Amino acid sequence: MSMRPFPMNLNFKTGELTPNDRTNIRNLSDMKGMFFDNEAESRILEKEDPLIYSFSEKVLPEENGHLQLATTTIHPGKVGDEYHMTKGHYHRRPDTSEMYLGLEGEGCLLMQTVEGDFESIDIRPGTVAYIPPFWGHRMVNTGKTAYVFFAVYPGDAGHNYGDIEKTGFIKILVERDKKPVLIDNPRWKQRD
Ligand code: S6P
Ligand code: ZN
Repeated sequence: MSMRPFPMNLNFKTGELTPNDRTNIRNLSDMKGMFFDNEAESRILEKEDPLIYSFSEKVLPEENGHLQLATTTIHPGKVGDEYHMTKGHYHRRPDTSEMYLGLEGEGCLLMQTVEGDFESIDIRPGTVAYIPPFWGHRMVNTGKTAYVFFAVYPGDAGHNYGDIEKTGFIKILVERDKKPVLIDNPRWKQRD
């Protein structure tokens, strides 16, 4: 049976999408080994398990023809010198694209292919970034306030986190002299 059209509300300041069906929380303990500085990660986890980011989704059919809608908020902070970020992923159907719209805060979109190609785009409120098929993507909050963005992607795209967990990202965003700097990730491994 076909779905009826419906409206939603997107709060451009907070990113709150209403009504939404699911909010996913990612604390530091959910991202073990993803930040470069493992010792800094352990030191933080001995004391607390900070919230790194959350994302709210409208549950829609995971089918070709539909779209998925989600807003993400990355809280400000660092693990060692590396800024808070999302886990990052390829799509389970790798030939699917995505659109990000920056709503609040400042940061950067890191993208890579399994062949080792890399791109980054600074995203501010109002920036629209197009992530073409086959590009893995991660957002990084380089500011001192919450970083909020809205994402739209194909209904059947799905998520592949495993390959990013195995290889990491080609470059990482770290603070140097109080400024964000993109450096090569010494632990980056090209996928077999
Ligand atoms: C989904 C889209 C976003 C992310 C969200 C969290 O394709 O890219 O909604 O799911 O920003 O990031 P991650 O890497 O944990 O899924
Ligand atoms: Zn995605």
